Amino acid sequence: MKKLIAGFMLLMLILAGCSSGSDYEINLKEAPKYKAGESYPVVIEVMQDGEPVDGLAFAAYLEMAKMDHGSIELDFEDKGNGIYESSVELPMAGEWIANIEGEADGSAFEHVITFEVEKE
Ligand SMILES: [Cu+2]
Repeated sequence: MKKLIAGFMLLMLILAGCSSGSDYEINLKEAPKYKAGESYPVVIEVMQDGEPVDGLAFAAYLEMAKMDHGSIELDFEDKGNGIYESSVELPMAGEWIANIEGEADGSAFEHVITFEVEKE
């Protein structure tokens, strides 16, 4: 029973898309696809009060939701207009979680995005 409750609370945490330290709206604009040996772009958009936020530095740590593939670190390039780009070669399709960690004006922010990777 305890395990069930802990699992449920973890699920709620994921669904709430836990964010802290800022009111950035962080969205995955383009999710990577999967094909063996291929890398795909990962595009993230950051907005605040409806305006794009430029000049942020952050990294994303990708892990699979239901399987242990370790954590894949991605660094993002600021493309301007709230768009940040990276690319990744994933080991498989399925449900992935991106843990985003960054810093703005001396304070840290975090955001969690769950997304589906399709096999190409
Ligand atoms: Cu897997």
